[in-house]
Amino acid sequence: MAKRRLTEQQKRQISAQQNRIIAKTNAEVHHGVVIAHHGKELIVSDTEHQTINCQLRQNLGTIVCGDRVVFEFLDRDSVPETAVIVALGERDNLLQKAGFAGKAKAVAANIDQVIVVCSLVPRPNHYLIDRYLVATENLPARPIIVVNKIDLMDDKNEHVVNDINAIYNAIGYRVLETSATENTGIDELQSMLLGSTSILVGLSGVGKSSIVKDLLPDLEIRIGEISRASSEGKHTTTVSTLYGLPTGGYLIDSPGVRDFSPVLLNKEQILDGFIELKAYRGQCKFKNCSHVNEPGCAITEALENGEVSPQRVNSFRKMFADAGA
Ligand SMILES: Nc1nc2c(ncn2[C@@H]2O[C@H](COP(=O)(O)OP(=O)(O)OP(=O)(O)O)[C@@H](O)[C@H]2O)c(=O)[nH]1
Ligand SMILES: [Mg+2]
Ligand SMILES: [Zn+2]
Repeated sequence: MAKRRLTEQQKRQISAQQNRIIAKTNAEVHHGVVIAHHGKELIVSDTEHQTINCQLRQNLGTIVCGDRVVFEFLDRDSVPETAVIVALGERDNLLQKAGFAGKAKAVAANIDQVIVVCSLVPRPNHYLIDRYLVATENLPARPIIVVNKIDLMDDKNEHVVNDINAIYNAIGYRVLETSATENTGIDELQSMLLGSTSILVGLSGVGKSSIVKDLLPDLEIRIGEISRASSEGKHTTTVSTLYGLPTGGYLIDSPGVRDFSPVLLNKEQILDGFIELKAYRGQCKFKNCSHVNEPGCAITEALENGEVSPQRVNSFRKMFADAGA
């Protein structure tokens, strides 16, 4: 079927229709949360934590990991049972990344915390960390920074960890040091996941899936259950997957990024996302200040006075220059 844009009225009708379905209390309708999306099939966990493979109806738009959905069984006698998603619950928020040609691509929904994972190998990229932090502040959700592979720390790379701590602690972010291979710092991370839905994001290879494995010792079984997409035998994560933690809370493992795609936010949102820089809003001499080399720029002055970190201002200027009006 050819893709077509829905009018606002059609969107309202669909949403009203979905709300009626959600309100149904009969036994035919079940509620669940999407734990993974493989091609045309969605894996849903119901209120009893049973996993059900669901098909998708066409008019519901994009459905992602973390979405709350309503589904019905088509045939309970077939093995496995077949079910269809009939409604998408309202979203608290939607984490998106820039996909092909800068178009927004939904990653996961209903996120309370974004765990920005970096490591000693590969080295942290401050611009990428800041991009995630800005996206998180705008969701809104709580960011946590994790520096993984701390077991690889030596005299030569110690400054990498110290820098991250210095820059981000100074502006109020929590930085955790972990080693997934040596199980260091994982308990502390676990205690921060209680009662929330969190997502691990970051460069490919920093150890996001390894952290999930530490938290879920029986993950081998879980991977077997849900990750048909990795049949090539790759260890790299290819689809976002939500895991229920035995201690409470949900954790989403997401595929690592490899490149730096365009910025999705506008200039106001970018300034909002730099929590220590937004205090300078409206204080520049020129209203349309680009915060680079204009005279009387409050952010440049703050930088010169040592009030803000050069790395952060660098990231801000880059993102601000790339952003839409
Ligand atoms: N030394 C050390 N190696 C680690 C640690 N955590 C993960 N690794 C290794 O790093 C490599 C990548 O780990 P993954 O967990 O697959 O990384 P990922 O972030 O999930 O990668 P993507 O799925 O591609 O995004 C593996 O070889 C892990 O064994 C750690 O704490 N210390
Ligand atoms: Mg992974
Ligand atoms: Zn300025």
